[in-house]
Amino acid sequence: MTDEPLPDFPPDFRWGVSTAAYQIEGAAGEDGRGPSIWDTFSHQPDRIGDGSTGDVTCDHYHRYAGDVALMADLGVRTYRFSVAWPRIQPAGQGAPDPRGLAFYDRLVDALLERGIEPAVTLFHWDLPQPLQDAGGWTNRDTAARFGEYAEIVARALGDRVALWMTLNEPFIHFALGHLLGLHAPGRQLLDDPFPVVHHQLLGHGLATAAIRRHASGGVAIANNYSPAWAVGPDGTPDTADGADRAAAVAYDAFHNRLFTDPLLRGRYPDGIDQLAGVDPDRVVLDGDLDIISARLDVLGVNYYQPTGVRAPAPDNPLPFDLTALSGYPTTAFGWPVVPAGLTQTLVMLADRYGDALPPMWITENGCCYDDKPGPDAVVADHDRIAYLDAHIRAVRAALDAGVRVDGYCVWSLLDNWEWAEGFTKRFGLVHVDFDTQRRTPKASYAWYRDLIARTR
Ligand code: GBH
Repeated sequence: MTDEPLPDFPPDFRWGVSTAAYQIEGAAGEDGRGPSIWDTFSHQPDRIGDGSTGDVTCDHYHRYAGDVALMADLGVRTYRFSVAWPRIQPAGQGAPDPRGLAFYDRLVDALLERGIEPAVTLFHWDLPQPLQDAGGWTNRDTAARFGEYAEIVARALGDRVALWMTLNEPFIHFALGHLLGLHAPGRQLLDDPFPVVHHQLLGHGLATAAIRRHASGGVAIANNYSPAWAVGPDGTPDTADGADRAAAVAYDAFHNRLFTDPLLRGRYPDGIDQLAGVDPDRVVLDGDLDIISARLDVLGVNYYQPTGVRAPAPDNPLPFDLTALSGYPTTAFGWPVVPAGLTQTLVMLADRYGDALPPMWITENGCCYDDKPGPDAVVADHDRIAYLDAHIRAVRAALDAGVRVDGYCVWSLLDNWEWAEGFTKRFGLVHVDFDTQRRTPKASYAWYRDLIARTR
């Protein structure tokens, strides 16, 4: 880690932290909350690495006041959290449950009392199970249901929310949930995956219109981006050949453009027909792309790492193979630590979309390490401090290159339930003991608090 002082950021830059409902709330059956696809998935055998579920996780539903106090002491300007759709509409449609809305009402007011701006994600992957039973995102009706749900939440909280994110990482929900089967709903729709792409984007567009009608905050989406690096047999760019570079171009379109070109250019990237079984004309109806490409106020960027891409092996139906990048330190997830990839991502988006690109926020960036409280309950997570320091400098480098970035949110405030990895991956600035629910701010919490205090 460099000793150079951290560079200045604009005075109104949004420093924040991010979480998601299913990963922190617990209270799974409480106050009328219906089952989501993640309840179903986590209760199936052999889906989650450590056999755990999100039934309780951080018990944030009952402990939100203490968690808001932790954020207030941290000094963040913004808190990005998600609303659990099955708390608002247990069946995925129909009249809202007032108890579910009341929870988010209390949370938003508690944040505002401490001077923290609420930034709401409407869908962080916890689809109401009854909608999945009707086909989930393969069914065009789900997009309409999502628009109705967005309207309910926008009416209830629309006077107090600073920024609305419709979807979190629709690419990951598509690829891990509907192609690889590693996330809920655990499907492998290899022959006909495209409707899940398009219906999520259509849902985004319908939700955008509902938010515009009923709320005063800005509209955004939180997409994940990963620069596609062509690499050769040794896992470095040095040995990549032309076929590897062509594979990286294909992966870039698949990962970085599939959910962004329709928003900012009003069309799908060329080469989309390489997605097996795609018949866009059957799925994309007249007018859809106008709905999808409605104006955005902010593009949310979730960044973790670049992806190593090679030419596909002969038996691979896809136009690329993914491979580990060598030569970088890795987090406890095995993901390479490449801060320059964040600058590259931001510059790439600015170059690619030009005037069509709204201001960006980093809506997630962070890392997991095997953090344990040591003597005196100190969690000395110096690897996380080094990761965050380097990535925040990488954001500054993008600003210096003329790219507009207005905010940065650490993933995550709390150690939480990391999807298919259960409780084995800790991303928090605050350590959570999942037996006692004891919260222990880590060294990175104090470091981030000082950073925020210095830069504003
Ligand atoms: C986000 O997804 C989610 O929004 C959030 O809920 C989650 O807790 C958080 O990140 C941490 O995982 O093996 O090197 O190719 C992150 C999406 C997809 C990013 C897989 C890393 C693989 C890296 N991730 N990707 S690599």
